[in-house]
Amino acid sequence: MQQTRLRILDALADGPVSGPDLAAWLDISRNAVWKHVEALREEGFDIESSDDGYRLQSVPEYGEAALQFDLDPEYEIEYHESIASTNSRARALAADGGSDVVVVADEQTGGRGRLGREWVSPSGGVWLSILTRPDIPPHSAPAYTLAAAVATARAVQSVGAGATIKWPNDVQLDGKKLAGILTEMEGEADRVSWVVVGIGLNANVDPGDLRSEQPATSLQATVGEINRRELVQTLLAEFADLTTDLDAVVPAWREFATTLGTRVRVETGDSEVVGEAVDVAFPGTLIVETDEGRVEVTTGDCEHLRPAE
Ligand code: BT5
Repeated sequence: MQQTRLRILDALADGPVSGPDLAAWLDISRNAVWKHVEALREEGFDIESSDDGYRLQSVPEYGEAALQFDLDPEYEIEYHESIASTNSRARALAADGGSDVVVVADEQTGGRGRLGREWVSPSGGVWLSILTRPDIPPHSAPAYTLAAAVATARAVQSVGAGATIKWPNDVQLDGKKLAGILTEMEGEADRVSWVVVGIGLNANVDPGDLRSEQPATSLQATVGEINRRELVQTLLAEFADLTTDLDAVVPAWREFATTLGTRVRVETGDSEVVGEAVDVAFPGTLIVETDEGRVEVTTGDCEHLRPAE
């Protein structure tokens, strides 16, 4: 969003400001101020004008300007009403040299899960992808998936729902899938070039529209319709904060984890690991105590069987 418009919004949020004062402060003409205010109104910002000047009355529920306004971490928002996949778009931006961009969509027509699976993304959900270029080795990248799961769980908590995490990337409510994460990256042997962390969260959607084979739920079905702007801003602030200290991610993840202490079956693609999940080690490796001893699992689909005796 245009820097001048963001500055105008910041000024108006604190109370009425007159057109001439804004013009002087921004070093632009009064006519230019008026044009910016009109443009903001067209984007859905309710800006009242009175004898005291302009005042911001309300912010639109969602969209590029709404998300960018008051966003704490320094991400640029790119918003789409409808797009095939925010992860695919973020990858294209990465190929063009982009960084610190969050691609957000109201609806995805080709949402992707892991291993080429489909991610159903009707209008009303939170579908977003964060593109960054962290200075980390590729083997640390799974910590970004865990950080995203913790950030999502905390954002869900902030709207009054008690989220839990199933290893590695499912955020759940009452044992049903509420959100999933798809991390993609490119890098050399010792350094990541870019990471795209895709988060799909069933916010204001009807679980009946999700066509999922596994039990799925939404915030709408549990706590009612929520403000997606506030939720996304909380989520991004938590994610930015967590990724400043990757060593703190696994302990934060454990606080939400339901997998630990549970008997699990993990499909790893070429084999199956069955046993008690005893811990998670950096950067997200699941440690399973099997009849043949401890096995470390770095990736796979995890099924909770029953609590271990
Ligand atoms: C995931 O895969 O959980 C990762 C999902 C990532 C989606 C985000 S949305 C923004 C960004 N852009 C993208 O294109 N993708 C990312 P996985 O663990 O493989 O789970 C996929 C499985 O979850 C599917 O096979 C279905 O059974 C189920 N599923 C599909 N859509 C769902 C939904 N909306 N809610 C709950 N479960 C769903």
